Amino acid sequence: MILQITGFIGLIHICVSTSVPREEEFNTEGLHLGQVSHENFRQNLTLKKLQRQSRQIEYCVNLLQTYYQQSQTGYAQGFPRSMVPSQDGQPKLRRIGVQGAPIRTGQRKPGVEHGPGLIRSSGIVEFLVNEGHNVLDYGDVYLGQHFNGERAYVRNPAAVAEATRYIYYSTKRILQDNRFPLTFGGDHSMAIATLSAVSEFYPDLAVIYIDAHADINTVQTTPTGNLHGMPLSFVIRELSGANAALTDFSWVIPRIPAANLAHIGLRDVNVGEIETLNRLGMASFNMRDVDRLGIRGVVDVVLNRIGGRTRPVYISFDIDSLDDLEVGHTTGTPVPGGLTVRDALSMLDELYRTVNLVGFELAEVNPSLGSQAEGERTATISGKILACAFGSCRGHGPIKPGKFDPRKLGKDHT
Ligand SMILES: [Mn+2]
Repeated sequence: MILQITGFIGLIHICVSTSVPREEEFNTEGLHLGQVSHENFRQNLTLKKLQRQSRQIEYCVNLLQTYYQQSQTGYAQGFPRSMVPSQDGQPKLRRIGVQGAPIRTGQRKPGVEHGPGLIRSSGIVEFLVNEGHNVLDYGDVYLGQHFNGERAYVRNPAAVAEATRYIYYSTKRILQDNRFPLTFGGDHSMAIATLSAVSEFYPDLAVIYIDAHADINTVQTTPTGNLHGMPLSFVIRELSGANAALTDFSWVIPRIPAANLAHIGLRDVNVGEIETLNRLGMASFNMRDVDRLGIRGVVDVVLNRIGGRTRPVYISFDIDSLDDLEVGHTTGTPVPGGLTVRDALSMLDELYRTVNLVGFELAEVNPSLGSQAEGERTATISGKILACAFGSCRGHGPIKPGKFDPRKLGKDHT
């Protein structure tokens, strides 16, 4: 009891002494962004100050709630690298940092900025708390004040560069708080930010990119000029300089070796992208591979190819990897012939048991394009996919990690 009271007072002290400078630090970095004039900034300072104060209060309340959850579940603070060691019969309990990335300027269709809201409406955040995880919701990231409509080589370069830079700082902050970044999108250009931050924090990072599209177009190969089809060309080391013409993105440092990244679910890839994938010899698995090997076979080969059993693994999940019959019109670029929900759950179930997962994002959920019923179904699907990635899969409640032995898998099928 005395310990708890001491901990409580200590926590309030931490709230007052550390959260405020952290917030200042974050905003100071943000203030250097973009070409917004000094006048504009002065006008917005009061509003920003108010927003900042309310966020600080929210942050403290969240911390207190988290402390209460911990005192209930018996898990102490301060485990390194987002993960609590698994215990017999218990799921791997994690320290999770949730953020919404309501970016929409990476493509043309309005509504994807409401994706984080739709995903949250599934109740996933509360679910993860009830499962015993230590969850802190950082809210939706502020994306800056650039307008839509600029076109230089690609669509809205300044707006996307500013927004992704804010998402980059926010993701970095979650990592520095020793939390597992869980990001709700937003169009997939947000991966420029999340992959930059996570690969900076984990230099040995492997990435599994689940998508109908390869998202690896460069300034030279993009047929549409939409930046949501280009994020990987900014973060893959071998493609350094490919987008040098886009000077707004000079802050992005490509750190991920092509050999550490795999695609799953491809079925709409353009000629320029195929050339890039082949030239870099990337582990890209399309729907034909899923048909031939089965989803678990694909996961097995992917993990062998990218060293996923020994490296920290980040998953970027585009909802359009799922079949259009599953998600209806709740995504901007639905493609027929994709993964079933069952494939997705089976895949994440397997990955949860096999790899050291250090971050997850769900992109391209757009509630404005589909019907009410399609929106509700996509919310349900999103919640199930996310729950599965955290070890609570398909009605079995929390599943026991560690029972699966990767050595018993067959050899590489390719
Ligand atoms: Mn995508």
